[in-house]
Amino acid sequence: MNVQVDAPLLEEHVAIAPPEGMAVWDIDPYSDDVLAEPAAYYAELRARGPFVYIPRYALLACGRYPETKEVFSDWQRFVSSRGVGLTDFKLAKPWRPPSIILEVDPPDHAKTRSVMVRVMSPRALTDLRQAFQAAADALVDALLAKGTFDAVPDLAEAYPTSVFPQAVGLTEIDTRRLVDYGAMVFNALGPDNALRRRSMAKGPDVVPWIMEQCRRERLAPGGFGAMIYAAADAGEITEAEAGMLVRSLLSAGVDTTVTGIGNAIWCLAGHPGEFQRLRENPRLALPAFEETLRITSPVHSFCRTANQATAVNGVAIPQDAKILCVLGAANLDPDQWPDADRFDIARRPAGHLAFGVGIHNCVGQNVARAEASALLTAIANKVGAIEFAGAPVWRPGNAIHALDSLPVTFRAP
Ligand code: OVM
Repeated sequence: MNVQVDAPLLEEHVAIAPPEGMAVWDIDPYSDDVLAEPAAYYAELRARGPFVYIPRYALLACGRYPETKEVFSDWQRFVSSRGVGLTDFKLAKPWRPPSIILEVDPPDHAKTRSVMVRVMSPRALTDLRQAFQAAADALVDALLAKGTFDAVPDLAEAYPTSVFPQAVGLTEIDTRRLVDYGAMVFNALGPDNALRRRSMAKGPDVVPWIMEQCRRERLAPGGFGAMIYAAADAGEITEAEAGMLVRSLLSAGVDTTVTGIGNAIWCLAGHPGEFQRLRENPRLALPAFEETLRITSPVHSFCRTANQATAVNGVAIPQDAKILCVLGAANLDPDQWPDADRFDIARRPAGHLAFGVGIHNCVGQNVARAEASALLTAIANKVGAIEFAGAPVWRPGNAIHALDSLPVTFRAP
C-alpha cells in the first residue's frame, strides 16, 4: 500500500464562501483548548444559530439536535463519499484508500454494510459475551488488588485491547500499534494541525503492520475477520474488499471503545451517588454506558458534504459545503434533553447521536455495548466505591474526546 504521510494543505479544504445571512464564528474548533474542554464551545455553537460559518476552514458547523440529526440522517443530500473529515475527497487526495463502508454512499454502501451487520449481529455476539465477562471480572479483580491506578492505560485501554483483537481473530496483537492506528484514523479527520501531524508521523511504522493483519492468512477461524472472509468465499464481496472491511474493524473498534470505557469511569467517579445506584442494580450497566455516551460523546464530531444546494430548517446550505456535525453539542442540547448536563444512569437517552444516526450509524455498536456492559457489570458487582486519586486530564483529539489520564482508586465493598 502506498502510505501518504503528508497532510493536504489547508487551502485544499476550502470549498465555499460564507453563506449570506449565516452567523460567522471566528473560532478554531480544533484548538487544543476547545478539544480538551468542549462544554463552552458546544453551548456557544448551539446559541449562535442552527448553523455557523467558520472562516478559518470555510466550514459550516451545527450543534443543535434537530439540524445535526437531519444532516446526519440524509445521505442523499449530505454525502459521506467526499470524506467525513475536513478534507473534501473531491478536492484533495485522502491519506489512505477510503473506507469502503464509512466513506461511501448508496448503492455501494449497502453491500459492505450488510456483511458487517451480519458479522456483528446480536446473534454473532452471544458466544463472545462469556469471554467478555470473564475478562472483565479478571481485570476488575486485579485492579481492586492494585487499589490505585490510572484508569486510562490500566483499564480503558487494557480491557478492549484484551478482548477485541481476539474477537476479530488477530493472531499477532500489538496493543500500541492498534491504539496508534485508531488515533491516526480519527485525528486524520481534522485539519493539518499538530495533532494530525503527530499521529500521521507514526504511519510508516503502524500502517504496514495494520494492513498485514488484515490478510486472510493472519486471521484465526471463528472471529469477525474470518466471517468477513467467508462473505468473500460466498461471492458477496471480493477478497480485497474483505481485507478493507477488516481494516475498518481495526480503524473504528479500538480507540472508540477505549474512549467510551474511560469516559464511563470518569462519569462514575464524578457521580458517587450514581455509582451506588449502579451497585444496587447492576442491570443499569448498559443504561449507564448509554448515558456516558450522551454526556461525553467519545466521537465528538464527524463531517458530511452537501452535494447539492439545499436548506435545513429554512437555512440555505450551499452546494459543496463541508458541514461539521458536532455530535457532542447535540447530545447536550437542553431543548432535546431535560436537565441535559445531569448524568443520570437511568435516563435511557434514546436518540442520542454518539453512534451517529441514519444508514451510517455505528455498525459495531453491539460490540461496544457488549464490552462496556460486561465491564461495568463487573465493576458494579465487585467495587464498593470509585474515587479520583488525582486530577483527570483530557486529551485533545480532532474527532475523539478522550481522557489522557484518570487516576482513580477502587475501594473494596
Ligand atoms: C472505517 C471507519 C469506520 C468508522 C469510523 C472510522 C474514522 C473508520 O471504516 O475505516 O473512524
